[in-house]
Amino acid sequence: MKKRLSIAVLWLACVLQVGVANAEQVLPDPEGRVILKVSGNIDRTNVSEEAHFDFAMLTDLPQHQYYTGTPWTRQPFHYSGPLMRDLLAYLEADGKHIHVSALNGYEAYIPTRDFAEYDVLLALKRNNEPISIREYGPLWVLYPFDHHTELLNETFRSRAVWQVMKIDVR
Ligand SMILES: Nc1nc2c(c(=O)[nH]1)N[C@H]1C(S)=C(S)[C@@H](COP(=O)(O)O)O[C@H]1N2
Ligand SMILES: [Mo]
Repeated sequence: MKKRLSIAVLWLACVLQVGVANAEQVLPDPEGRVILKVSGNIDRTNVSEEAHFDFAMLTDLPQHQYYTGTPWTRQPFHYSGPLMRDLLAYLEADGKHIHVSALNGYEAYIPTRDFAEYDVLLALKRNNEPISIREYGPLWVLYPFDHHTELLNETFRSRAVWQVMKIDVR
């Protein structure tokens, strides 16, 4: 009888464990306006097969920050937001590339290797304020241009997608 009970307790503990592990897969639902949709090879989703984010969900991720100039803005600004590698890890993404689409129809492929090599931000604030669409917001795949001179070429410029609205992991 005692043995049965302990087996039952063990079984219940296992079920609860699995329950917790599964619950972690589920992303919270966006409450505000959706500003980013991530699709493709990701394990954590909230809207069918995609991960939809509002602004607050993105600021809830660990934030990273630095000052940098860019080829499009003369003076350096302070930028902050999640690191691209942290965002992809959070979604349990697995892919060699991401395909990024912007509000203005621009698209780019970025090797995920970039995110291991550089602190690439999904910048969502400039000088601690949300970035307007006119100022390359609301989301900008931003490379630390001032910290690595090898980034100042057409290859990396073309990957610095502003006005990001969709990311597909491939
Ligand atoms: N959203 C968005 N991001 C973008 C682009 C764009 O047109 N739209 N152009 C890319 C390319 S190819 C380059 S070289 C740089 C600079 O574009 P520009 O010379 O038109 O300013 O931004 C990159 N990011
Ligand atoms: Mo370009």
